[in-house]
Amino acid sequence: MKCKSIIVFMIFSVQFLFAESGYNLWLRYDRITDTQLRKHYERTTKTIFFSTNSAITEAIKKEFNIALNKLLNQQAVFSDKQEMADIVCIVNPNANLSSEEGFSIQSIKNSTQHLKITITAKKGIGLLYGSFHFLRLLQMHENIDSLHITSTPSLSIRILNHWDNLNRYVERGYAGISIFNWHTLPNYIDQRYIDYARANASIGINGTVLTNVNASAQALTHDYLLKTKALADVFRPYGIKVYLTARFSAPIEIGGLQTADPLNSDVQLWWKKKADEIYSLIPDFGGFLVKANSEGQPGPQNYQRTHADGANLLAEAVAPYNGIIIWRAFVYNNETPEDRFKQAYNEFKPLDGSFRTNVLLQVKNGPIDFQPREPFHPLFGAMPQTPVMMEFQLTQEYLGQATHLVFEAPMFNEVLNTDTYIKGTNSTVASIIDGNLFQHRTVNGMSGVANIGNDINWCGHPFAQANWYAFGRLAWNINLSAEQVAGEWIKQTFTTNKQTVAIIKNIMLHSYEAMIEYMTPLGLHHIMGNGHHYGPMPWGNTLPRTDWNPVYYHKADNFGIGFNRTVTGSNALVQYAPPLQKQWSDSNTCDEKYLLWFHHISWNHIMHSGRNLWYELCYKYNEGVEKVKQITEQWQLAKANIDAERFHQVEQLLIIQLQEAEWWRDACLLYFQTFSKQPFPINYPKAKYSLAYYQSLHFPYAPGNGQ
Ligand code: BDP
Repeated sequence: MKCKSIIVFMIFSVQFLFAESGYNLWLRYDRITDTQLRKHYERTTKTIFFSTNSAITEAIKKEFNIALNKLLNQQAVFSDKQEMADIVCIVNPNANLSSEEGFSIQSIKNSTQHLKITITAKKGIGLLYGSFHFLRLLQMHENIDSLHITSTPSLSIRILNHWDNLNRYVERGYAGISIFNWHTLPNYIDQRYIDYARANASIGINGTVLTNVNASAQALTHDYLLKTKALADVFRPYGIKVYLTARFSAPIEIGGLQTADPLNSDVQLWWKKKADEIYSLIPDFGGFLVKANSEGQPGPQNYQRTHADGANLLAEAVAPYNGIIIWRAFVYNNETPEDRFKQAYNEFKPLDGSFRTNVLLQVKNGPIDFQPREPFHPLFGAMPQTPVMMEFQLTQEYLGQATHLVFEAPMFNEVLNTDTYIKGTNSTVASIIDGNLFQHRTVNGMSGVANIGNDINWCGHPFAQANWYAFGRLAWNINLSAEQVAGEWIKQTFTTNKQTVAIIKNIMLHSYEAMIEYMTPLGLHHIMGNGHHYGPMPWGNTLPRTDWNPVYYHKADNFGIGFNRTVTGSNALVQYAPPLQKQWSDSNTCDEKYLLWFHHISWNHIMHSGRNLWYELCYKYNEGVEKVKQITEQWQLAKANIDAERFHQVEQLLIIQLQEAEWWRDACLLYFQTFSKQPFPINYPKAKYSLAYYQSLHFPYAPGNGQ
């Protein structure tokens, strides 16, 4: 009896111990229960040989230890005899690979049919990526008997942008406070820093900007640089370089100068000395990310200089150390009574060719601001002489934040695969980013605004981790499909059970379109509550700036709805190549998903479905809600193969998402109906509340009105 209760207790505590918090991300290395497969893997991973020794190979060894222990309950044994080893890791500077970060993995059977895995790279870093790739295959229960893999990254800079402030408040962060604890650095190294580096390395991320683009000069003071150095030391064995944001006025704020004018020689000297100081502490410091003359940030225009003057000032300072400057193109201000859509292009295009070679221009995927769906930013393709980087936002500022399940990879694919036609067909956004179209092959990149915080599961929503994962994988291989990425992530994060993988994949792949439909269908944009950007507020506000008011973006009136950006309107379309101008400037040939981005359309306009615009809008909003309902139901089917803890978290969040999808639909349609003056379709679900109710609610935080 006593014995039985001890066993029960043990089972209970084991279950308790192994409750899944989500902390392990996609590096769970779940024990393989299929005996045959496990035995085969065991035989193939018994001993591991490394041709070199370095901090990186030590990191790889640690990872093999963690992984083999968990997957197979097997201790990794490192042998110095190459012939005897099952896994052979070779650094060969002459290996036939086009990148120092690339790797090859080959499985060869010897005369006794014994399987040997060889991972080859030009440098240790390639071995690290190759090893993580191999471990991913084990986690996914793949056949490893005939591997002939060669992999090199599509982009050289694959970097996270943390919008983290030094006081640990994360701008647009929805998963707790910053993981970087500036108070206890440099003396205290949180295990999280190491796990963060492992997670990033496992998906090929090789850089991280530690600080917010709305920057504090304090981060550049000596005390803080020592803290950054401590992080750089932790990240280095994982191939991750640190970067900081540079506040343009730092020479005044912490340097005691009277000016930050980029053409002033004292200012130039100050930045040079600052760079010397940084590189003496962190020899592989990546460089600076800069937001200048945007949303109140200081910049070169304060001194009547250009963005190029500003970028080149910093580029000059870091050039001796091979550092780079990532200059952001996200600029807008309403003093220019122009369409906000056009401002970045207008400011930057004339500067093409005037940036130093170690400057990259970082452009958000769309022209406004991380909306659920945007046409690609017209700067992609407009600056052939400048390497242009992509900036995606992983933290779902306008996409339901950490409450809504939204898998962003379909959006990444959509943007990257769009043809800009800038040099004829096949001038995709991807081919501009990866340097193929304009021959920027040495330095090119992609940034992801991080969705990471100190929540136990890092990202808040258990599925938000998938956006971090997808970003890394796509930055490594720009051609991966959302479906491939989802499949990999699910198998490593939840289960390899085929049926369940299929169910979850289906959920993920439909989640993006569902969110667009219940928030901003047919090209609506920026109709979220002000400030927090969460729930619906199409009725607008009384703020002084026109472009802070949602009505500026949808322009609904008794005739119709949408922003006329054709030649009879703001003519933003002129910023695209002629074939796109032509296609998108005709409301009959414009993709309906972008219709209200470019046209002010009559409520009675007949859509491809045969419905008029008003009914199509009703249909889309309703479809969005229906899709969330389906997702909620499908999630229940996944229950059997998912740990109770994460299953329940998602289940609860989906209930909120469904309520909020209905909220979006009802609030928006009731409001737009005041203009269309047309009835709701018959059988259409009745709105829960009146428009006055939705308008009267003032939430300090979420869903609507954020004033
Ligand atoms: C907007 C955010 C704001 C950021 C800004 C940026 O609302 O918090 O500072 O983008 O990208 O989306 O600089």
